[in-house]
Amino acid sequence: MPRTAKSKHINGKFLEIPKQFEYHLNHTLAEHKEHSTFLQKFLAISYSIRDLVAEKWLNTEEVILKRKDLRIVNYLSMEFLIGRLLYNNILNLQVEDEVKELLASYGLSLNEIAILEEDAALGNGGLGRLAACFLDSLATLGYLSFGYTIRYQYGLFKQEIENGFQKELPDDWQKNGYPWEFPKPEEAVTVKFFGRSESYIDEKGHLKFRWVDTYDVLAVPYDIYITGYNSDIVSVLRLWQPRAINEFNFAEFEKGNYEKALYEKNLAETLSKVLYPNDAFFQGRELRLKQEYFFVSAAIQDIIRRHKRRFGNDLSNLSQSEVIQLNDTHPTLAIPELMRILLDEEGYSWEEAWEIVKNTIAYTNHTVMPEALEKWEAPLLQNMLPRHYQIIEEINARFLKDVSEKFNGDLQKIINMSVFEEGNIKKVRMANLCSIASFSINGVSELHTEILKRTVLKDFYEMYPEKFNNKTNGVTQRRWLLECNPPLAKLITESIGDKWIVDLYELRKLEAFLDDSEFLEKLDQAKMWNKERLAKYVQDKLSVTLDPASLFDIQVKRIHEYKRQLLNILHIIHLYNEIKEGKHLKVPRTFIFAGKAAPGYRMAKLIIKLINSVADVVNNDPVVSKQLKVVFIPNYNVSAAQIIIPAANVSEQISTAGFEASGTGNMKFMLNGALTVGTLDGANVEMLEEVGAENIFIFGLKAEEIEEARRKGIYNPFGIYLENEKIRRVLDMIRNGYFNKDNPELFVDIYENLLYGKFAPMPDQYFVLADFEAYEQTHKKVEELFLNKAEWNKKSLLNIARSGKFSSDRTIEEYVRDIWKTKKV
Ligand code: 4GP
Repeated sequence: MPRTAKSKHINGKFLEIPKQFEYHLNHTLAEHKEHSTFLQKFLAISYSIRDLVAEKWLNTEEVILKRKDLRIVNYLSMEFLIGRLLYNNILNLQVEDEVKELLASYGLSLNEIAILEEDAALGNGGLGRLAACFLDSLATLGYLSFGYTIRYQYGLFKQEIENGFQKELPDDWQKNGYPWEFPKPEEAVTVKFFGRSESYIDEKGHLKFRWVDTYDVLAVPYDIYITGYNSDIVSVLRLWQPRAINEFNFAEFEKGNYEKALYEKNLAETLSKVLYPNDAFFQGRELRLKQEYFFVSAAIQDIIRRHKRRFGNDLSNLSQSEVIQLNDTHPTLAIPELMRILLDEEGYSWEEAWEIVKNTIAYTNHTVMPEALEKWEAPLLQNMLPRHYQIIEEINARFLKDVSEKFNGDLQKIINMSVFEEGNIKKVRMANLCSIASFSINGVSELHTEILKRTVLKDFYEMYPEKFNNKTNGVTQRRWLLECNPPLAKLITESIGDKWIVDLYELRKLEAFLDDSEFLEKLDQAKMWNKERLAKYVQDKLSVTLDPASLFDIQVKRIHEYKRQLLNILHIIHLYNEIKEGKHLKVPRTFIFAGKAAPGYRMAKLIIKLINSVADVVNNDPVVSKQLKVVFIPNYNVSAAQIIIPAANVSEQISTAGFEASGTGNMKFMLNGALTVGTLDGANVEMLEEVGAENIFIFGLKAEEIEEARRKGIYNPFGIYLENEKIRRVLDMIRNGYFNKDNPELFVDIYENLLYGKFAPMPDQYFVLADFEAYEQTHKKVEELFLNKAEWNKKSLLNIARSGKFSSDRTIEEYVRDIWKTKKV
């Protein structure tokens, strides 16, 4: 592979990384190369790579202005979990050898420099990481795209584990300077809040509205360019930073009123302090809504400005030049905001404006969890965004007329489909607004899309069947194989060439090696390398020693009851009991967990504590710890995932069927050769289709069975508890404080929630006990298979070979084909 010469020639310029590196050390950082620190070298090398990235942006901008036939994809998302960029950019620009050589001349390895980069704290979970994979694929495939979000100062939070409990700290990711962003203060826009909507008659005698007496904030863009593999264009991730219009009150300061002098600044900047502020009280909800409107308004203004730059002031053709994908309901206000601008500022009629909006906006749903389907108190929205509220009312009134016509006045349909939910406090249902205004509605796996059609969005499906389509998620193989798993990537490239980097279906060719024992041995060695790397990471972070020869069984993801980390830990307690009784596990096993719990989610935090308490008992038992280890790795993020996932033998994807929209971690594990223990949920269903039943461990109740049991109220976990001795024992230990002798009541709530539904609408609402027996049996099969190394490796290879479908390149091509209808540069 020609790794150097080409990438240094960009836009006719010749950029030599060693020269740029010295330049940045001396002139950007004003440091001598002899006394510069590691961090300074990290920054200097990042700036040198950034120079190449900036050239790609210059090229992209030219394309945007010249190629008017290309529709631009705008991805509006509350989160983008982009992970570290240094090594990613180096791989995409194909300058790895050159950088390594340069760093070697300082006695440094690329790895020890790359880990100095903080992960950008711009996300939370799957939805945010998916958005990041999409920008990578869009750039790689050559589609013009902009991602829009907020420049959060402290992100979600940094997780520490203290005495087994999660502790949340601000994630100050920019504290050492972040080398990848470009501030563009001249492109700032104004975002308004509050005030009132005023009517007037315009010169043509038409009734018009304007939004007046507003509180205004500046939105300043900071751009991060996301490179694609071997691509000449970049995706732009535009982060909006709030800024007060009058940051500093000079007069107040002169009087010694220092706090007052900075009042406006603090007020504006509160907007971007954290992602998902606590919404348990009014102020938190108000802040969330403000955040949503803030970035959406800035994005819409930006999109319109770009359209005008390319096509002049006529916006009637906006939908041909731009498409806006709403990543879940958080950016829903894009709908009334675009309407408002078209109506009040650009002078279009309602019909014209609506036509533009509904041809430009598309909606992706990422969850059926009722608590995640956003509903805002109407008075809150009306007060903050009076003109938008009025527009939403008008959209709804017109829509309900259509509903009434279509369904012959069916009152229930009108109640279900209205944007407004009547009640003590009237609510605005964002998913309904999205479904009304979008030309496309998609779920993120086949099963999830079917569930949307038959439950959550059933009425909308009846009304607009043509809007619905499925887009099964995917992950980028550049980060989730090439970057995170060097020995496996190398083995694959040596065996079938490197086309898989841009066409993951190429991995099918690996099936030729299924009976090649030498190849399987190498595959095994690659896995071992990753397990040793993870064991070292755990040793350094937690001072727990892992045996890389043991079976690494991993569950990493947000902590949530429906994801059922509880099922996993209950089973581990059962294994502990068996060993205590004198049984021997057939193979020594290491169970690894990681993930954050929402700060206000008490049960999830208790589950973290339970995992850590069990880990304490297990790991400190001289007999048990020889066969069983349990670790909880703190502060799960993209960088941690890149070390953890390649080391898995087993991937735990055990959500209650019907609740995990897709999952993307499941795909990353498969791509890295783990065998999945999973329920028939989300994309697991499609993984089963691809890999075949013999090569994946599927267990548990199916989505329809769970739906039915819930509907009929026939599930009786207490009966299971009485009948199943293993379960009873495990639960009684939790109940009686076995794992927490100094505070024996601590886990009673978990017990009572499972058996009596103490904090839930029903006992064991996620069917943990119902699936326990099947889960245990499945784990016995896992153990058995792991004894047979050759068989195991073969299945592992098959998982890799058949993971082609799960590339985000495939997902993006489907979005382009069915929704975005754009072309490659
Ligand atoms: C997640 C879903 O829970 C996950 O199944 C899916 O893979 C991911 O979106 C991407 O589509 N949802 C969220 C969320 O992260 O905040 O709703």
